[in-house]
Amino acid sequence: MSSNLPPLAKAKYQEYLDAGALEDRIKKLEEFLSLVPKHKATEKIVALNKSRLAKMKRELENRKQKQKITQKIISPFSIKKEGIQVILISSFQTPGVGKTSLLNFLTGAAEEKIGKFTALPEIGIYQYQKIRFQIVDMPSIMEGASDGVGNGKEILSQLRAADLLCFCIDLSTNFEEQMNLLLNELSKADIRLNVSPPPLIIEKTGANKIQVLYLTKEAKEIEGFDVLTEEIKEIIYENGIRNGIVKIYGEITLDNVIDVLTPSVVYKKVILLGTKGDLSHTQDIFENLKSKYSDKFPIILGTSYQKENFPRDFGEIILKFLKKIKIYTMSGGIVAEQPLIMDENPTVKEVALKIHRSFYDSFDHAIIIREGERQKRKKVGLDYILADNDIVEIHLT
Ligand SMILES: Nc1nc2c(ncn2[C@@H]2O[C@H](COP(=O)(O)OP(=O)(O)O)[C@@H](O)[C@H]2O)c(=O)[nH]1
Ligand SMILES: [Mg+2]
Repeated sequence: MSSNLPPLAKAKYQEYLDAGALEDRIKKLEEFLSLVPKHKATEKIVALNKSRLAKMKRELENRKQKQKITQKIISPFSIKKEGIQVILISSFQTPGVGKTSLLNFLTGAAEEKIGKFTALPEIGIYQYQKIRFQIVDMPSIMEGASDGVGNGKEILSQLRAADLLCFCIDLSTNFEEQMNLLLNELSKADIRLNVSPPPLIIEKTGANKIQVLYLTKEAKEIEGFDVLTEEIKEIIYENGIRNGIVKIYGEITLDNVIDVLTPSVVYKKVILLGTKGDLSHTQDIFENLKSKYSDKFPIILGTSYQKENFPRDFGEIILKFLKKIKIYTMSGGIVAEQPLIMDENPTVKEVALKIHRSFYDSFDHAIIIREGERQKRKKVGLDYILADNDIVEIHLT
């Protein structure tokens, strides 16, 4: 144990070492980590013990899972997806932020639930240009949700499956408390927000050693990477991997390595919705919210249940943020009203496969109509890359 730790932290570490039951060990190690000041000199200790913690938590979860298997109850918080699933969440500490009002505004599904406490999710469909978004108004998140408080496990498990999360932040009251609770609980539940998975792959191999490879220019430019290499090896070893290759393709941190070693980590996109933007004093608070969080949250919207204060192109904003585009199919000269929703830059082949396998098997050529293009109808093959709002007619052999 390093000597530059505060005495309290050291004592806690000893308690962790002495603890017997897995639950106690987890608790002590968590307390230890909260006592360690975060700076360069403690980085390694923190990372190493975070990784131990993650491992113990996995083990605990596995044990619980095994106990549960015989019970097999379907959770009322588990919601089958229909269209693009968008979940509204808020902090329990701040009741009445306006989630149900937003659900009702978007979908008309919850008029009589506004202003009332709802213990179960409410669901509605918001349609934007014939595209269906399933809006879920989740019961709010309590402190300790990640440990199961207030159906936290069930709620968080549905958040992990969502296409998009919206933090609903009441602009008429302190936003820091609301943000901190949500950020803290989601982080503890291994939900990473608005970041991509780290550029890092860990492969198990036959060779009896751990190798760390820096494979791109960015990776090679990581400051002090010889130290990092040793730390990575240690953490990987700690996780029971004795032989493997770590391939690094960009800038990474030790925490990223732990995330890759932690199967429960998921990456989710989040939009911040400042609610009740019609109230007169909320404008300054909204500006503060933006200046504080805009680096981590590229989309922060002021909203209200009043039409004039709600972004009219909400559906478009969501699609852009999720990097989804709309492709309109055409058949016999008639363009379908409902677009296909595809990941950015799809090929004609991907679109054909999405419609039906037979459109790919018997594909001859496709006709593309693109707004603003000089050539009105363009004949293309399977590899052609499509853009948002393209109209596609597939011709079969
Ligand atoms: N002025 C104003 N009041 C709102 C707005 N949204 C919700 N409220 C009020 O805030 C209270 C709580 O709203 P509700 O939607 O039930 O919040 P929830 O508990 O987060 O679902 C109700 O009295 C609403 O009328 C809004 O945009 N503007
Ligand atoms: Mg509600």
